[in-house]
Amino acid sequence: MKKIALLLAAALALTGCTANSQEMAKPEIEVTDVWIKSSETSVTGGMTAVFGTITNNTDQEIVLVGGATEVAGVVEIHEMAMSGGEMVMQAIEGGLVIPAGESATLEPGGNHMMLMDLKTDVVAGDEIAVTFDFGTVDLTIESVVAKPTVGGDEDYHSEEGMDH
Ligand SMILES: [Cu+2]
Repeated sequence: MKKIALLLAAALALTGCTANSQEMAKPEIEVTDVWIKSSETSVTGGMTAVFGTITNNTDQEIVLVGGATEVAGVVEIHEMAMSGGEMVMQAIEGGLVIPAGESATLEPGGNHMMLMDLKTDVVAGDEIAVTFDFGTVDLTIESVVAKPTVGGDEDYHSEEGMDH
């Protein structure tokens, strides 16, 4: 989590207040570089994740509390955390907070939108609509492309780690 805090601090340093006020038509919340992972686990009944960058152009904190997509029965916002000397993923309590003017990155090995109980296979090249739920606001990206992780070494096989 320390690393993420540092990344957010860096993003903040890059976005000056003056730059924001000069851009008239900037959307309040931007979700960019979105993709969904295809892998041997992204099959019917399996799981995968959505990644991308969320930028909060408002002057208020926003919270990514969940999501929706027709290919998954369960969608959660996850973080990676140390537990018993191992990195495990777990739901972020209360959602992912993105302070005013800052960005948050969902990326392999870090925070991600978890898709579980898949209703269909997710194959590389598929285009899937994904909704980001910010509580009072929903933002839907219509065609999120599925692709394999490039050089990724995530391990989603240890489902026992998710038991509480
Ligand atoms: Cu997860």
